[in-house]
Amino acid sequence: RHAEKQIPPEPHWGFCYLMLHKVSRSFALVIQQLPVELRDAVCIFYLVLRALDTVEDDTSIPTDVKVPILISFHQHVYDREWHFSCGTKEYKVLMDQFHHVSTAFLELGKHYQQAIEDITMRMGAGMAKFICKEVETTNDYDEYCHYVAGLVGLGLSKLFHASGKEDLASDSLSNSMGLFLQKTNIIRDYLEDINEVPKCRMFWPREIWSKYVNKLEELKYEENSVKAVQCLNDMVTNALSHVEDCLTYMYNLRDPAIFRFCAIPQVMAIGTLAMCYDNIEVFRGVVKMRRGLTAKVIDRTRTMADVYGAFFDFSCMLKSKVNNNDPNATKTLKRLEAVLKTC
Ligand code: PS7
Ligand code: MN
Ligand code: MN
Ligand code: MN
Ligand code: MN
Ligand code: MN
Repeated sequence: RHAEKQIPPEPHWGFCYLMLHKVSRSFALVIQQLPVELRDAVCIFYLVLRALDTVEDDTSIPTDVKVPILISFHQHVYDREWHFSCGTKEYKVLMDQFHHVSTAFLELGKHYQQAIEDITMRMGAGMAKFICKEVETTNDYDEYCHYVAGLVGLGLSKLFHASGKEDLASDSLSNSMGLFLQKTNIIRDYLEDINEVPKCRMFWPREIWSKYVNKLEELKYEENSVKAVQCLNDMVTNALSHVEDCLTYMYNLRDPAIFRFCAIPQVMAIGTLAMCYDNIEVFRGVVKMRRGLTAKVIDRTRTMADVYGAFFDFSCMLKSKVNNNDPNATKTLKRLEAVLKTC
């Protein structure tokens, strides 16, 4: 549309691409490179879900206000008048100017609109469920991650199929693509989430952390650093269980731009896990891949051979950090060996 016509983009599309860049520089970069029709759909998909997540994340909204908004969010995208002010900084701008997103949404093809609506509805309902419920078991953990990220994998696979560029991948492999990213985010964001005001957020499952401490927040106290790192390594080992599915999903992709779009975040995730493993800094501040390494990943992730190479290197780096005294060392090494063999 605006890209085809090569005229100044209409204000709502200009806003959407500018906003995408502001809220996620790395996703903006890979989304820009998608085939044109798919690019607009994925941009709006991203912003709609980012807005939904801004509602979920704002701990100053009372539960009885928040839950109905999460549940009906999928209907509001059809209403150009609707908006709900919350969040801070660039997220607040996104929420206040949401009419630009709904206006652009209404210009997408019907198939794209329906796919986005369906995922938004299911994600909103899942988020609402977990506003009132804690993540107890590893099953709960997989269920929560399915709602906030696995569904994104399912939805993206549907959009790729609708564009005619890819065959429809299995839901289970698509789900694993989201779970691997989300679990990495939850591991890395331990401190940010637990320090959230006015209310803390906890996504690490009790079934895992209760083996090490009596309360999740105890992991951040210096006297518990040995237990904290053991628990962290347990969480990383749990996340590694999705790697083989992710590699299979990526192996089956055909379109080079879609491949890069899918693969770059996955390579960043395994890189982030390798940095987090056995690293007490996760409980002290933010552990992030260095700018130069991120640039290298974006520049050098083009083919499946590149992906295997990166997963091989990061798995080796992780393996070199495994200490035989760690309670899960055997399990971690077993999962890493399986990854190394696949690469
Ligand atoms: C490629 C088959 C539509 C591209 C990409 C916005 C990031 C924000 O960031 O802790 O710490 O605030 O609140 C599968 C992305 C899963 C989702 C989930 C890959 C939409 C995205 C809204 C599937 C991304 C995983 C909340 C929910 O956690 O995050 C393929 C596109 C992908 C958005 C992510 C994030 C969830 C999230 P933060 P939170
Ligand atoms: Mn227009
Ligand atoms: Mn969030
Ligand atoms: Mn969230
Ligand atoms: Mn997070
Ligand atoms: Mn975060």
